[in-house]
Amino acid sequence: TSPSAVIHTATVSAPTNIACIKYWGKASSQYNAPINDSLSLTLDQSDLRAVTTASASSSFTQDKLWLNGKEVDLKSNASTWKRFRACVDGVRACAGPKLDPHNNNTILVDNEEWKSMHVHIASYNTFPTAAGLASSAAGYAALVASLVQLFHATESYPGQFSTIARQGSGSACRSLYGGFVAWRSGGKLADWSDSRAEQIVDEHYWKDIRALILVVSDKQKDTSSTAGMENSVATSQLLKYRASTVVPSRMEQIEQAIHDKDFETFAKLTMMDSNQFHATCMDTYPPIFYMNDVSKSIVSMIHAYNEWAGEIRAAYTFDAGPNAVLYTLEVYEVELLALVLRYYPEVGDGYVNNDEKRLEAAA
Ligand code: 2P0
Repeated sequence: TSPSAVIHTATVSAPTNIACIKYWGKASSQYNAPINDSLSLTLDQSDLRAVTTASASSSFTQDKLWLNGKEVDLKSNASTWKRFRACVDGVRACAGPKLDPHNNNTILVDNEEWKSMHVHIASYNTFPTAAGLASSAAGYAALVASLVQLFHATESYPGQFSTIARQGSGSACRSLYGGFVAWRSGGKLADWSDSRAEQIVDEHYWKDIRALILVVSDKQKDTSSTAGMENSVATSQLLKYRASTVVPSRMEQIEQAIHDKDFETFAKLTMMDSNQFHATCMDTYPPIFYMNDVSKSIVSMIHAYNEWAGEIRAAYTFDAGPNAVLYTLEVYEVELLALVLRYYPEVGDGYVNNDEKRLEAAA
């Protein structure tokens, strides 16, 4: 090992995605595979991204990771270590040679040499971590995408990289593609390599759809998704019914609605699926509450708005936290924003619920 060895690097960013049909519950924790299909929209035009630089060098003596500028002790947490290893080793197994285009494509690093190098990964989020804004989805998608570039990796079947991102964080597999993306639960193959993401339509297909994110709180959530869904699988009867009976037919309907650009059907299914996901959280024992009173008031506002309009112009959806994502169409964007600002006037800090800030300041 020479301290002056070359450092190979690649920097990639990946956006978060917001699920319309929710992933909740693992069929295999070993392979991180889900009990049901899910479907999301990748927010490619938004600021909700993870930016990751991956580097490899024969001068590195161990693998290292920095998140938002702070080094993470990789081995102190067994789950973090397992996720990290699955991504690095998974992509490296697909590595290809790095060629020198300025020198007759001579091989600079061959497939075997990559395996002898340690990696250094530095990643930051452009949005709050772990507040239920799918930061792990963007994070692991950016990790896998940066490693793919670094190692000049290629897939041996479509969606192979998504099976690797899935082992970082389930929802991350959907962020590798733009537009509307389905994650097929798989399970026919023993190694779950059929549990992969698949693009339904790309980001140019439904151009006038809009996502509006209402940050109700950027605090760390109380119950992590992994722990929460483990408990739901163990205790909720409703979750079993949802996975076996409700989601399969909803997936078919929503895919059709997306192909038809049928906003009302799409919006209704999205709201109903968010509601059922939170119902399964309530059905978990002990129950998990992700939505708070502000979240619930946003639900009421959207239903009142749609009722007033005489048609469905907006949909809400909530993940493992109190923040709302509203879907609407470009024609209603200003109208909806005006409504949001009327009921949740901004006081300069961009929070829909300033009570929380006031309480913090008073404490
Ligand atoms: C989703 N969520 O489909 C759902 C909706 C939260 C609610 O995917 O354990 O962070 O890393 O596979 O991907 C959150 O779960 O969980 C999630 P792991 P992940 O977006």
